[in-house]
Amino acid sequence: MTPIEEVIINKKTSLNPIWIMRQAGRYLSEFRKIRKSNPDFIKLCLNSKLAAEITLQPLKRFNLDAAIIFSDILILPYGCNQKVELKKNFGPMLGDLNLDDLSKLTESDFTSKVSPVYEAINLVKNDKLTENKSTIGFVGAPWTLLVYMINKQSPKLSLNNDFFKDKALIQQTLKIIEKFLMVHIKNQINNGAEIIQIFDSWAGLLSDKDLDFYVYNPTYSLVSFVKSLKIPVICFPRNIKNYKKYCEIVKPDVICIDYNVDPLRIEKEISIPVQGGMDPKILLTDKENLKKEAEKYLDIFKNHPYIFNLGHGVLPETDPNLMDYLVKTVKNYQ
Ligand code: 1CP
Repeated sequence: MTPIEEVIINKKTSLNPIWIMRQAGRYLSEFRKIRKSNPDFIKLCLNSKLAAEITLQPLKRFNLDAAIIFSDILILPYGCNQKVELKKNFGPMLGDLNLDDLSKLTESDFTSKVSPVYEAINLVKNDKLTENKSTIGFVGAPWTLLVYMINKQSPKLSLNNDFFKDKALIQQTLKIIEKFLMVHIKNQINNGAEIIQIFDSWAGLLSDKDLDFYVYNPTYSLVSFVKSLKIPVICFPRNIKNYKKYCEIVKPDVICIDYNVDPLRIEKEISIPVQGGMDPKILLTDKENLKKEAEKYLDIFKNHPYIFNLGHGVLPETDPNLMDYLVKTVKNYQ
């Protein structure tokens, strides 16, 4: 069993495994080099050899306990024939949704369109570098994907008032998202993903009255699906106000927390394994502060099954030397 599985399955508290959201990415010069000669981001995600190479880059530098496959949550709308582009200095830009086309899309259409993602997982899983490490597959949560597919760009801080206007569009899109999320998850698992993380990056945008419909119900059903395949599932409902309630309703195997929530409160209120928490901006300060902040999380979760990670993705301006120092600090913690 890998150290992360020991935490999730056997509830071990002495191992302090670590992996980092966005551990492969722009803060690494070797990633920027590949990215420079591959200006089309989606195409890069669908180049299985390069996607596998990028996934393994952080493992060559740091003693991390997991490889998270280099891909994107927006591969799902892409696989559903919605145009997806990543515009420089703007972020993701999606094309119009065509529900007629979408309703005709089959499982095998979807799978063949995004199959290089699965080949990349296979390459990563069979590489010597991931021996005794977990290979993590991921998807966006139904709500977060709905946000991108309807809004067609990042909501940044809030959604337009007319987002919820076309109820029929919302319901049909949500159904299609749920269907292909299951396909995408199953394919990742069949190709070597040993853990699935569900990213609900925009969970914090909803008011309480909308959580049942958009977050709790569809995510619970997805979590149940992953569990039925005997694979652990980590949920990251970023900036959700009530993590305890989320865990009680959605029942993930691990809850990943953001940096705005009080870890002491989480430790008291939640009994399942916890992941993450530290503010990625701490990695932009200095070693002394970094050690202090990392040890704060390790101290709080000393007797709780805990996987070290950040409270959101690593920032592009992060110095890789500080990442190395962070990994060593966590590994040396007693
Ligand atoms: O060179 C570049 O500009 C590409 C930047 C980039 C990268 C490195 C994007 C575009 N996606 C990724 C990879 C990625 N995305 C991974 C790889 C695995 C890893 O190392 O962790 C993962 C897990 C994601 C997940 C993802 N994509 C999320 C959920 C996590 C989060 O950050 O909240 C979201 C919301 C996306 C959409 C997306 N794709 C890319 C960007 C810049 C964004 C976010 C845009 C926004 O703010 O709305």
